[in-house]
Amino acid sequence: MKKIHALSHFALCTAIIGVGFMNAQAADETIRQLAKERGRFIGTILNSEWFNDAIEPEFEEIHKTQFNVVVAENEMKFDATEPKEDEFNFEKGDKMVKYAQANGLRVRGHALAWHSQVANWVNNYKGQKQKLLAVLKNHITKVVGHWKGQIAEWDVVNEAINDDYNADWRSTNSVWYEGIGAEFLDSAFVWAHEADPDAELCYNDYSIEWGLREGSKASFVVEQVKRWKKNNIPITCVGTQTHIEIAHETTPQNVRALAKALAELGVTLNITELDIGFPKGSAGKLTAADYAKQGHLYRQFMDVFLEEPNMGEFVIWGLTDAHSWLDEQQGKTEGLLFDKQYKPKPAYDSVMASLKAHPASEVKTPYPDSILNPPDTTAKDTTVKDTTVKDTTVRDTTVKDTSDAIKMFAIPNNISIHIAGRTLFVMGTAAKDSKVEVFDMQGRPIFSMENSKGVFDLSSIADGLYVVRVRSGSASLVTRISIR
Ligand code: 9MR
Repeated sequence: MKKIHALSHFALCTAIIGVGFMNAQAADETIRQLAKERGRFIGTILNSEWFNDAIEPEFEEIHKTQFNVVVAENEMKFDATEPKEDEFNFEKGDKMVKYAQANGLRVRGHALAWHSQVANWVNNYKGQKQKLLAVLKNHITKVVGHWKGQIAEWDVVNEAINDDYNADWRSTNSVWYEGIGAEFLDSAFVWAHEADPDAELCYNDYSIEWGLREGSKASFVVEQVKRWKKNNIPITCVGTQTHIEIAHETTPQNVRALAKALAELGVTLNITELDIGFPKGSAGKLTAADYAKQGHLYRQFMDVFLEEPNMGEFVIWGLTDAHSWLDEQQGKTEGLLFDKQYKPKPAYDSVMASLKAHPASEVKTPYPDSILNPPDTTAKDTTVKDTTVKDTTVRDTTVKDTSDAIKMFAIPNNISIHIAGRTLFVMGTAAKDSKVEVFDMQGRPIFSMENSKGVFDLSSIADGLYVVRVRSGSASLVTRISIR
């Protein structure tokens, strides 16, 4: 698939950065530059739309200019990398690793052992302990092995703790825990370490920004890290996802307390999936004070991050509000640093202000120089080595929104789309020279209609998440929709 636009570099820079933004920030004053000087990694995901070449060119330009660590939103997960038993597909992951190497970005691998987004075939072995152990070992060995030396850090185990008040392992809806028991976690770390002894290995979870009270997820994590360290299980980091809301004002200080508790155990704490959303109903009504409050919270997280010596990475789960899981799968919106038109929000300025208020001479880094200034790897061969399987559909079934109300998605270039049930309404296009396309999350075309405007019937499309691309003349809109 071709890129959507072909803008000249100059036009691109102007479109991306905007005159005001260019004036406000000196050319080298990017988050990336300030992060590097401080021996830290600050980044965002590459959204699935990027992997499918279905994202505005502004995205990549901002991404590589502003950030120095990258994560794949969905493309290194189990269902993406091993869609059929022992048949691996590294194509999209390779694309990201190549991009990271070409642009000098650190790569986080996400995620190896997780109860969600497991390929369907694994469920054929439900309850068969030995078989599941063999499946998990093979997966971790081949995936980590494929990117040995190229992925700095893996989320080895993701979200293995339940949501109850009294935290314990997640014992239902987890093919790994139900079939193997808690030893799947310990084994996963050992296998990942065997496959790449130099990679950092994390336990990653949500709601661990809620404090270290008794029975909390955070204290449970700390207890497990103690046990892992005592038993020589090769864990080196914990990831706090930190998907929060604007009202969650205590969370930055809770993250600080968790960082301190983990520092005592010699383990790094990374913020791995931050977003600070507003309630969805507030979209369109948000004031400058609301955005300032969001900026304030972002700043507090960045302050904590820079002040705690055992924190290394600060990753935001998305770059622009135009492409965010919050709008599609959560009752939240506008949680990121750049708005739907790719303009930096007050939150961006707050992150920059925090970086500037913490001079490089005062910020400690948990990384050795070999990690901060790695040898140039741009010439590295990233050819897919395993037999790849191209057709990998595993429909996302996690979309909870059951409302059939008309929803408006985005309005760049005056194009807007709304979806009501399975009817897609497209506004702002001319019938002539226009095209409406729908792709699945693997980037395969599902629907296409040219030179037509108005209403499109999507009743033949199966439930799931899709990317819609609308073009009209030189204007275009790309966004994700959920069909049910
Ligand atoms: O952003 C991801 C979204 O596109 C997927 O549909 C979803 C499916 O589980 O996963 C999202 O990413 C999740 C991440 O992998 C783990 N932590 C929570 C993230 C947001 O749901």
